[in-house]
Amino acid sequence: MTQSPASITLIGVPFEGGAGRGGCAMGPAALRLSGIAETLADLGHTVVDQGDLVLDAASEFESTAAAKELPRVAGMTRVLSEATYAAAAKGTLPVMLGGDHSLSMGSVSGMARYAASVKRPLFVLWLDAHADFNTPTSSPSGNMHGMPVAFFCGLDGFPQILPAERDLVMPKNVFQIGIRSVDTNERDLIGKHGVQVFDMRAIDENGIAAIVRQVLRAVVESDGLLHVSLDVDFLDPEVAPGVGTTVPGGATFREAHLIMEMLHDSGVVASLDIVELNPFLDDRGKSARVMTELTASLFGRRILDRQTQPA
Ligand code: B3U
Ligand code: MN
Ligand code: MN
Repeated sequence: MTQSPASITLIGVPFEGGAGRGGCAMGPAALRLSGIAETLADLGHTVVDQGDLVLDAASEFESTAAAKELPRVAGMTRVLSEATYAAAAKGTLPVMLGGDHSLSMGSVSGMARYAASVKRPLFVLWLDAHADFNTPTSSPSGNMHGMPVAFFCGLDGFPQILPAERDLVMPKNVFQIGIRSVDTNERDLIGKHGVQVFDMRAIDENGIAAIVRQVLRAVVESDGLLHVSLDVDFLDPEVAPGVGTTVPGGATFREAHLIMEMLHDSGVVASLDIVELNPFLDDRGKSARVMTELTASLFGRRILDRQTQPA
C-alpha cells in the first residue's frame, strides 16, 4: 500500500486510440521527463519502470462509428490487463502512465482480477470531469475513452474483448468526483446502475474532505482495495491545460492535493492511472509537472508530519 515504502511498477501506455484527437501517446514520455520515477524514488519507494507496453490491434474486431478504433482499444485492453494483474500479483503497486482513459478498461480489469484472487472487493475512485460511463450504444461520439467505467462494470453493448468470466467492478463501488460533463443517455445509465457520483456542486456544497472521508470509509469498512484513476481534466484547465477535453469549473490544485494526501494516509490505494495528458496541448510541461506533484502527494510527500483523519 502507499503508506509504508512501496514497490512501484511504472507501466507506460502510449495509447491514444480511444480519444478523438492525437497527443496522449506522448503522455508517458512527458511524465517521465517531469521526473515521476525519480520523485517517487526520492520518497523512499522502490521504483521499477518497465517501459512502454508494446501494443498491437486485435484484428478480429472492426472499427465502427459506435466504437471507434475498437481493434486497437481491444488489443491495448488485453495487454494492459495482463500487465496490471502481473504487477499487482508480484506484490507491487502498478502506476499506469497514460495514454487516454480507455486504458482503464485494461488496468481496472486487471486489478479486479487481482482483488478477486486475494478475496477483497475492488473500489474505484474516478477523478474526472466526465463520468466515462457510455457504452457503444449510448455514446454520442464513439470515442472509447468515454466508455471505460461501463466496460469494467460489465454493462451490455460491448463486444467480448476479455474472457466472458472476467472479474467486474460493482457500480456501487465506483466513486466519481469532479464530474461536470455528462451525456443524456449516460445520465440514465448512471442512475440505473447506481454509480456514486459527487459532481462539482457536491464539492462546493460539502467540501472535498467530507467526500473523500465518505469514500475511504466505504473502502476501509469492507476491507477493500482502491484503484485511483486520475484524468487530467479533473483539474481546472487553468491548472492543467494539457488535455484534449477541457471543461471549465474544475477542481483546484488545493482540492486535488488534499485528496492525494488523504488517499496516502488511508493506506488503501493499490493502483493508479494517470491519464489524458496531452503534451501537444500543454503549456511548457505545466500539466505533466502537476500530475507528478499530485502523484508525489499520493505517495507520501507532505508539508508537515501530520496525519489527516481518514474517517
Ligand atoms: N462524454 C463524451 C465526452 C468525453 C468523455 N470523456 C472524455 N470526453 N474525455 C463522450 O464522448 O463519451
Ligand atoms: Mn476520463
Ligand atoms: Mn475527462
